[in-house]
Amino acid sequence: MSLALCPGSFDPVTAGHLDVIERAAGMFDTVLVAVLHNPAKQGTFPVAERLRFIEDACRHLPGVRVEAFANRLIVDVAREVGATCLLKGLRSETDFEYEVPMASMNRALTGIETLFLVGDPARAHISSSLVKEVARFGGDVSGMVPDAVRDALVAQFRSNLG
Ligand code: COD
Repeated sequence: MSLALCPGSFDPVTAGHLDVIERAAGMFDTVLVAVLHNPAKQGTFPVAERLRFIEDACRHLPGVRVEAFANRLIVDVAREVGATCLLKGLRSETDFEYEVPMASMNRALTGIETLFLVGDPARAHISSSLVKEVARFGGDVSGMVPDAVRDALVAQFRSNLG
């Protein structure tokens, strides 16, 4: 059984992430979306909420599972779940420069390969951090994130202002 492990912080999940997850679901028996901590990023949404957003958005994809892994190396998670590969999205040269050292490190640690799907150009401008910034200052992020995420962002930033 093939299993692609899609790691990320997903804080929150966006239409760019979902495009990659959906395409991966067409290629592997199972796609395990792993919500992990990125030490370089400060969290906005609690992990339980990030999981719920992804689960709700992937209900139509029977092969997709979602789980959080606290304080773990992704290679250890991959070994534990029997992952065929890590699978990530690439939007730009900046992503490439950020992702290649991680892919090489992960391969050096356990031999696991990382496969990359080139992001849909129509969603290449979408990132969790930019979506949060736009929402923070009152911009409309409809279509860039699931509606439930958009509503949560609006509520969160409204309550921060109030
Ligand atoms: N189109 C296509 N792909 C996209 C888009 C888009 N619009 N937006 C994001 N993506 C891709 C990203 O390129 C990335 O591949 C993936 O989606 C997840 O993105 P994020 O931003 O949610 O997640 P990151 O980059 O913060 O995740 C980093 C990890 C949590 C995976 C990393 O820090 C990690 O592996 N942590 C665990 C500890 C570990 O093992 N560290 C050693 C790593 S060598």
